[in-house]
Amino acid sequence: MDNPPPIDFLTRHRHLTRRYFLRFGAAGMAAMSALPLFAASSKRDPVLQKAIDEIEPWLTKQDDFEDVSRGKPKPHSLDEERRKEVGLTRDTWSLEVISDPEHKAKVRKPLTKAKNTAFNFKDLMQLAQTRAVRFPKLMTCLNIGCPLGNGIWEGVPLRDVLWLAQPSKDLRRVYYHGYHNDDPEQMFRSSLPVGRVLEDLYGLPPVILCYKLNGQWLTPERGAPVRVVVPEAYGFKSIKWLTHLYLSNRWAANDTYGEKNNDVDSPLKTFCETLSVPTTVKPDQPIAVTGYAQVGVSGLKKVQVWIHNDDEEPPAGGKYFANAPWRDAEVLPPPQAWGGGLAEDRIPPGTRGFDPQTGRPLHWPLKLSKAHWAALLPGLPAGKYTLRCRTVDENGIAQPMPRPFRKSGRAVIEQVGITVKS
Ligand SMILES: Nc1nc2c(c(=O)[nH]1)N[C@H]1C(S)=C(S)[C@@H](COP(=O)(O)O)O[C@H]1N2
Ligand SMILES: [Mo]
Repeated sequence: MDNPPPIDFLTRHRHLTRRYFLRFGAAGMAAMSALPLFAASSKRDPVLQKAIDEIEPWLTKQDDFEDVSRGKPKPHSLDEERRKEVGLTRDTWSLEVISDPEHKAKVRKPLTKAKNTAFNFKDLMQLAQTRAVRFPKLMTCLNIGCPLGNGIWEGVPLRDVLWLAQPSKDLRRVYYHGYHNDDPEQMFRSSLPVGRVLEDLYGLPPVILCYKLNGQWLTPERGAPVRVVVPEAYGFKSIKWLTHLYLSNRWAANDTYGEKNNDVDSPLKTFCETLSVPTTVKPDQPIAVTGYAQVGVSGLKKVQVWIHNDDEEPPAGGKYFANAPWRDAEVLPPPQAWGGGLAEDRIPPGTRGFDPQTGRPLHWPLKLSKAHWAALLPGLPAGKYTLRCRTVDENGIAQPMPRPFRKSGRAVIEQVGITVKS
């Protein structure tokens, strides 16, 4: 990726005449690619600044998360009394940790309701006093693609509870499910290699038993009282209303999502999308565009945009437009306010990636979370155009690679139509 860094567009855009933009066609591409176009943070065009001011909050309020829940009725729709009966409140919840009856692991002290040894919410809070971890993460459904919400998840490492059951051998995977109206047909199950539970690879946060989101108790819709959260995974690994953890000698995944043709080992991918694009603009008026990027396991180096006149041939070089004259957008710095319903808008102390004293991020953007971006496209002559955006990950690999498969998570290069007319 050898594109120039973004520069202050204001100092240049008056010199960028229509002549340049007519050269957006294949013939002018080589000339264009030497020309920086987009605004840097210091002196922003007011049109762009206005669009930036309207960008969504970085964190999503619990109630504003999109919901992906199965069940008839959905467990979170049960009234409080019924939720108490089935163990879905903090004072009635418990988790059984047992050997997989079909592929037994040796487990010396299973945690069961029958023996009154199941792990309950009091035990969880006890552990939380010394073991609580907090990290930001986008919840993204592999099947839907765009994030359901961005939150700061708090919990206790799952391994701390796993060890309480004293497994001693033949343990290769764990699988787990939540309350499902006691109907096997409704069970939604997920699994992990035990190594991932026991160890945090590549600097990832631990897999947690989560009880808080954005500093507040999980709501029933978000999986209360306790859900699993797997930092680097798509949403289907983060089982809500958790009730059972099986320690297993299986060597292959048995996720319910696998039955739906999903790539169940696919970690969160880096991609971007627009948030605001004007559909119609006047000729020669700069066009302010904003969006967000999901920062996947491979990180985020750049967000890039490219606007193409629909009357012209797309550039040669394949369906991923690798040779198009992509321009760097500005990945916006961390916001001043975080949103998400945080008390006093303060990042909970000890949240990964944030300075515990100041509550400001230690670096940016944060992996597994979200970054916003903006670009000011120069005015264009009348016509119909297509705006595209893509990310480049820290390895220098542009979307939709390296995993362009729908069932491995969203990877498409978004395209939006823009009409320029007076
Ligand atoms: N018990 C249970 N957990 C579940 C689900 C479910 O249907 N039942 N859906 C999963 C899927 S597919 C996704 S994408 C996420 C969505 O999380 P959210 O509803 O909190 O946004 O929850 C996961 N956890
Ligand atoms: Mo999902």
